[in-house]
Amino acid sequence: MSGLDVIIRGGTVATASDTFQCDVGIRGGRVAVLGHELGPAGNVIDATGKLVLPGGIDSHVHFSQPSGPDIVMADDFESGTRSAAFGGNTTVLPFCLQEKGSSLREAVNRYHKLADGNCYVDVSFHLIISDPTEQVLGQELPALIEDGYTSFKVFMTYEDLALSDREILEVMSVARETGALVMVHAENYDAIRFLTDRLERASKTAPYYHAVSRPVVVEREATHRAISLAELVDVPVMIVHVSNRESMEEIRRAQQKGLKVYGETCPQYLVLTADDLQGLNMEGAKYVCSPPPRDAASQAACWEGIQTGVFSVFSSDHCPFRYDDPQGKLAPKGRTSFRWVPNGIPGVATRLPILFSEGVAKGRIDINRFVALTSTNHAKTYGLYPRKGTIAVGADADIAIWDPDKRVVITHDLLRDGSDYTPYEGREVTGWPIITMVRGQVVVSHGELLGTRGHGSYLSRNKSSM
Ligand code: DUC
Ligand code: ZN
Ligand code: ZN
Repeated sequence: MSGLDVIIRGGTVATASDTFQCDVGIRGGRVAVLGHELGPAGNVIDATGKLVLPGGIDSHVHFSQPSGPDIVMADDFESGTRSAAFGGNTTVLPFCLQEKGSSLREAVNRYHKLADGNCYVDVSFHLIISDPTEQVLGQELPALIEDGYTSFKVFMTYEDLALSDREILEVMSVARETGALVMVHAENYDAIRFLTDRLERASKTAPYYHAVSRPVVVEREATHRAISLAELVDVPVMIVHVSNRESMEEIRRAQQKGLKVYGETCPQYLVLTADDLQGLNMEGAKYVCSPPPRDAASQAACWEGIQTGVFSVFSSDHCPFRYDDPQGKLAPKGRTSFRWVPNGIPGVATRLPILFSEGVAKGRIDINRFVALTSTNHAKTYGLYPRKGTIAVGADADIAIWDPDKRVVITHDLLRDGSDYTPYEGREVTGWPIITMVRGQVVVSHGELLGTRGHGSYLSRNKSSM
């Protein structure tokens, strides 16, 4: 076979279902051939002793999201997609937020302007519905779904975001009619407000009390309610960022009943605990995210959910705020109470190394489940498969080449994001993505940025094929 642009030679290719030795021939940004002795090519990459995997797809990241007065998210599309590439990702799905009182279509147009020409990896948008007016439900949302924005998130908590049960049912009904996928942030808003007020009255305002204000029962109750509402309307639902056993078991029970209920968990629920929020002074703010990290038993439950398939996707929930910054974690109001510390932690570049190291290298999961959890199932769930999420003839040549034995001590400077810290500073991992390629173009090689800003394209999506 001649006329190939790139050959990845001598590596072990792994997909969600198979592991095999073969070379990968790439032409025009797509996989053209899998085999041996593929002849010459413009660029031959030696992958001997390395793993050749579908590039990571991170279906839960936040870039440039409006986050309240005087708070600024640390990553825009340029820094966020750059960091994603350094972490072995080739596609990310950030959220386009409809602000209350605004049109959804306008939010989408604004978000495109931020993304266009600025991305290093491919992107597609989920929507966040915060104001389900008649206009949104009857016209804007169905039209946007038709245009390829085939998934959206609803919140059961947060001022200006939380929807009532009635509103969630209305939004789910649109998904039922159109085939879109609903993602749910499941925490009980009233319960959190009640607990937060009580903690503040007792002067318990340090970052650690963020975790106390959002106990497992708050998440479990909302998870059960979200599943019940979805059952009522007969619509598939994805419960995002699940942190604990009780919520995981709610999802498992629903799956065993035959409901189309999917689950997502994240690195922070595998390797962090609420104790990390106990840092001296305000250091605990670096770990404030929702739901909060919990305890060792919850970590074990999340592993069980991963190993048994209750969780089909593993995402970062990258939601970055700078720490030492008045527009970030140390915002003036944030110093007065955990209530005002922006929720979210960076993680788009560390998601894959953490799961590889803790999962594959330690024998908890095999490489095929790793690929399913980090790439293939994201593509299937969110309508990008088989163009994305696998290594197969005709698929986009979105590939991460991994050194499975490379030991790396995570430090913030390796991650190339817009934040000023990583919650995983000093953690040693085994296994690291050494080359990230998006549609045949090498974006990152051995810690060096080779890609061009703007190579990353926007992806219109089909309906879910899960
Ligand atoms: N929910 C998210 O999905 N991301 C970060 C913060 C939050 O509450
Ligand atoms: Zn959320
Ligand atoms: Zn999120």
